[in-house]
Amino acid sequence: MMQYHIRRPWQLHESRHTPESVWNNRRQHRREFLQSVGRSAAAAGLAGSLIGCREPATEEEILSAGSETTAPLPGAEHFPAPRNPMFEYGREETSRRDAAEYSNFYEFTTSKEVWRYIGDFQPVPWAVTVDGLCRNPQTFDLDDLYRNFTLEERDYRFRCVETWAMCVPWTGFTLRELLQKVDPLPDANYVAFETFDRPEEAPTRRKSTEFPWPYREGLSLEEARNELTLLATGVFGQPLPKQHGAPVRLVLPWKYGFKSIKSIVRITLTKERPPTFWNEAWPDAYGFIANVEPDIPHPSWPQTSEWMLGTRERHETVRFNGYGEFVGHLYPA
Ligand SMILES: Nc1nc2c(c(=O)[nH]1)N[C@H]1C(S)=C(S)[C@@H](COP(=O)(O)O)O[C@H]1N2
Ligand SMILES: [Mo]
Repeated sequence: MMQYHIRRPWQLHESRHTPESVWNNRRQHRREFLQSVGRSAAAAGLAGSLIGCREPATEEEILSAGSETTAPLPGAEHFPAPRNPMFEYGREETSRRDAAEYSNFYEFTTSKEVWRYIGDFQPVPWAVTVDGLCRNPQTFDLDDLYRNFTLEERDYRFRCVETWAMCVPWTGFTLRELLQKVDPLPDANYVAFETFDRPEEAPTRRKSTEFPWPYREGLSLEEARNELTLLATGVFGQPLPKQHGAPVRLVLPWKYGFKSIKSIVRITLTKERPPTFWNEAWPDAYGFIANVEPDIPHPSWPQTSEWMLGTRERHETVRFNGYGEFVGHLYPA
């Protein structure tokens, strides 16, 4: 019998992935070109339309993208939260702009310029339902999330499986604190997370039926209760901008970035291991555990080193992204 190998769109996308250096050079050339013609205001508009690309964005545009169509996130008075001195990057902090300009949020686009596609997304009002195997299931609105938990700021390293990395200060509270409020039952072994599912607000979610929407992730209950496991409501001392996963997302600094699910609407305690988005889409490349591990190869990117957003500085990948003292005991060899 004949074997058909069906190439899935996300595999195509990754194999066509433009090497960073090429992309950066192209961007640099475009910027220089626009600068050279931009001295004549009339020519600038013409140049933009002639070469079919947009002007380089300003920091303000990137950080406020989509805000004109949305109510501002409430809770400003809770930011910035007190810093937890236990967490340090051990390297330079990524700039706010660099972190907000380059990201992954597949509901909106498979490109990195998520901030250009988030105009219709409405993170206010919002509710997170926590249910499943617990004694006290509850739904939390934004006010509850800002007021009823101990908000703090933590400097964390963050590592995408595509090998880019960043260092940013998240504001949030531990998932452990939330789990205490709902009181898991003894047969709960896992925690499942689900993102919003509103095609009318998210272009790729609307158009690309080949993905297993909605985006879902999961942890073992032990991982969920780990000191590092953060539910973030802010970054850089302010409520999360849309592209970072407004209004609430997970942050797991010892795992690849795809585990840190954005814009969460449901958290469910389960007995069995829950299905997850990337693991379902491409199981050979995306495991359930997905800890940062230089020695476990990935079919698309060598995992032995990483590069920092903004500076492009390279570092060797460290097991558990350097957080072994917090999580090493969870994964006996
Ligand atoms: N809902 C949802 N969450 C998501 C993603 C996504 O596509 N959808 N991408 C993940 C990936 S691959 C990464 S690397 C991080 C990026 O987070 P950042 O944009 O804050 O850097 O978000 C993760 N969370
Ligand atoms: Mo990622």
